[in-house]
Amino acid sequence: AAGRVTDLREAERFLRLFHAENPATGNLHARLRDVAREVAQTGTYTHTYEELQFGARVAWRNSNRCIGRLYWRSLKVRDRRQVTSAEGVAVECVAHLREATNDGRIRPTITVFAPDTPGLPAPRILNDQLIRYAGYRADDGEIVGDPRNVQLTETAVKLGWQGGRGRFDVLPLVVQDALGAPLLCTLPGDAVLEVPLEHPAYPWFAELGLRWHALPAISDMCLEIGGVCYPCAPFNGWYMGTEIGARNLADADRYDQLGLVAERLGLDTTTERSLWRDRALVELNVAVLHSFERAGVTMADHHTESRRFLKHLEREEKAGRACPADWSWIVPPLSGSATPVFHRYYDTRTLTPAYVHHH
Ligand code: HEM
Ligand code: NRG
Repeated sequence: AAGRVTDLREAERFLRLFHAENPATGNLHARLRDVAREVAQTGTYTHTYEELQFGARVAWRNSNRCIGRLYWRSLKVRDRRQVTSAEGVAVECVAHLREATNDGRIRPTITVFAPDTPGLPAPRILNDQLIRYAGYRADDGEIVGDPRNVQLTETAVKLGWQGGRGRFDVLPLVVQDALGAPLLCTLPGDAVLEVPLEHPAYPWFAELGLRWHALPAISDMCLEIGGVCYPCAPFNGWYMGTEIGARNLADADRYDQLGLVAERLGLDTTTERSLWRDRALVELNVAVLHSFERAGVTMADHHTESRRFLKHLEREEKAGRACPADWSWIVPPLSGSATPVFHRYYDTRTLTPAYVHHH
């Protein structure tokens, strides 16, 4: 963290791992000696690009909550460690959105900004994802938009943002650097791909006016590599349909759409035993997968992604590595027991490099 000196043992552990998995990379002992000297002189050290790329990929490999880890080797790493200003961060986040979205053929990508150093704290993005929908609390307590983002919306408004008071208003980025007040950056429309939702069998579904953005880009986790902390390192993969259809649009404390969908489906909502919630969930998820497919936007379904994850476990085992996982996050929130990831236990260790929630 800022003001804290890098733990040399952490650095050593990482460099040994890097060299063990990349035997062609130069001389470990020379590198260890150089890093020890750099830490003694400056309190920290600078990763080579190869170390940074490996660290970011292995941090994904080590993400216990992530079902999407089969492709961890394909993560594209944008090295922007020279960028320390809020303006610079905002500009590069917009570039990240465009490159990663790639007109819908989504590319897993991370942009790594300047790390915390003993002298200078790193810049930070206050949004928990690069793309988030505003949530407005009306005087009567009703919330329009995404209730999860009410606080972030209030922060943006305080800084001068004019919200449209719609249900799906994309929030501006709020970026803070070591120097000044937080900076607001409105995302250009062409940097934010969205998908309006429709159902393959029910024409009325489109009238619900539901939509979601194509790119899930987490921007509030620290990337930790070898004792160095990168608090500003937004990363993205693609969505699994259930994240949107079984959580964001369905949870009672999010968009809470199950009752409405059940009603339009003509289900009996007066008794739990009609399973109207379950049937509404299924149709909502059908609509999400169908709409993303039609729009040409990469998305995984939970059955396929579950099988891929077990394949990943098998590969990791063959490579002689542990692959820790958190059952409660890995099992999809819809039809859990109909996916193979449900029917087993997982190693629960935590490994580094890692993405961690710090602030
Ligand atoms: C969590 C899928 C790519 C790191 C998750 C979750 C899902 C998921 C379903 C659980 C989210 C939730 O329940 O809220 C995928 C898919 C990907 C992908 C389908 C497609 C390529 C990535 C990438 C990274 C990553 C590229 C990092 C480089 C994580 C982390 C979490 C997570 C750190 C936990 C987030 C938290 O604690 O809030 N992923 N992921 N994932 N994923 Fe992935
Ligand atoms: N559930 C969250 C996103 C969490 C991360 N999911 C991913 N990550 N797919 C949501 O916005 O619904 N990723 O890097 O692809």
